[in-house]
Amino acid sequence: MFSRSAVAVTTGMLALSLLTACGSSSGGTDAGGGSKSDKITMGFAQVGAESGWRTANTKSIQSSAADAGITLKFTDAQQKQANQIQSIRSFIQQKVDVIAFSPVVESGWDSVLKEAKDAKIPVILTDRAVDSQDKTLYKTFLGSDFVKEGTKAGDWLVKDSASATGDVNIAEIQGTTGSAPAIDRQTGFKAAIAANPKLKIIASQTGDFTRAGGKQVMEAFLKAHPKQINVVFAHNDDMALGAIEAIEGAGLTPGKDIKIVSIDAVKDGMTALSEGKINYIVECNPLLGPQLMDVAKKVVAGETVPTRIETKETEFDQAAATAALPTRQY
Ligand code: GZL
Repeated sequence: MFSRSAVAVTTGMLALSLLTACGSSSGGTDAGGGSKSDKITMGFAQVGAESGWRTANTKSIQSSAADAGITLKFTDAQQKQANQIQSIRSFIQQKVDVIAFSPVVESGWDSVLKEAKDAKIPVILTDRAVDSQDKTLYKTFLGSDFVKEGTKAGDWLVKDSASATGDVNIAEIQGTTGSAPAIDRQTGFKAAIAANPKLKIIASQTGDFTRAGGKQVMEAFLKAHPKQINVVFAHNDDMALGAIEAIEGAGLTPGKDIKIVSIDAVKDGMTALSEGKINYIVECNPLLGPQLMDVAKKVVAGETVPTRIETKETEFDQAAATAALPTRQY
């Protein structure tokens, strides 16, 4: 039989251990008086799974969150803005600590970003930017400079066409309509090729960053402009690979009868480049995960972070692609 004092001590210890177990971390308490864990919860609204680049980007974000000890709520919007907006609203309701997303298109984000701001949940843009005038709606934009990428592609074509005597007719396969990469890559490319008036864009259409889209658009270009297309400028490798299928289907040799310059430098694109089916690729680095998690921790801790964090990346010709392939991470 336990003495009265022994029972009192045991009850007290039990209560203390229950409290500690519930608390399970050194954090304070949330507004509801419950115990708040120090573990950060991030809501991430991804564009979709449209390309090899996106697959690599998603893997980088998911593995980096695990490495950083960040709880990740991840959604795939299947390239639909309405789905991304719905995800962001759901993250707000779940009271996540930080929201990150890659806006599928540039416009139409102000109201949902204002809701996040009113809920005091910081937002980080990754990969693609928004055209909101109110820069207080997000803490930073982490991603590539797409105008620079388009310029690099155009600069290569100007050099490669320097000895051309007649016109060089270009077919442009654009990325997703209204997306920052499609808008900015076209801007950079057009400005760069203005240096050589013989370089003429005779066709331009969106392939929505997918391989199937690239093939479909290239088949239509070849029908509309038989034997007139000298070069394809594809806004990403997946559409360039689709264009290769269409060019071969028309009995032509990609990389020779029709040259191809592309952007991303994913493994399949780099393989085509090393085989001479693509002539030049400008890299767009998808491995944003580690930087995203670092900046998220700073943002949640209330630290000031740079409003723009530009991704480092390079460009490849056939020799460089062949050398890089064996150790390529994506
Ligand atoms: C660029 C990224 C683009 C890639 C495509 O940062 O948003 O979207 O170039 C991807 O491959 O679909």
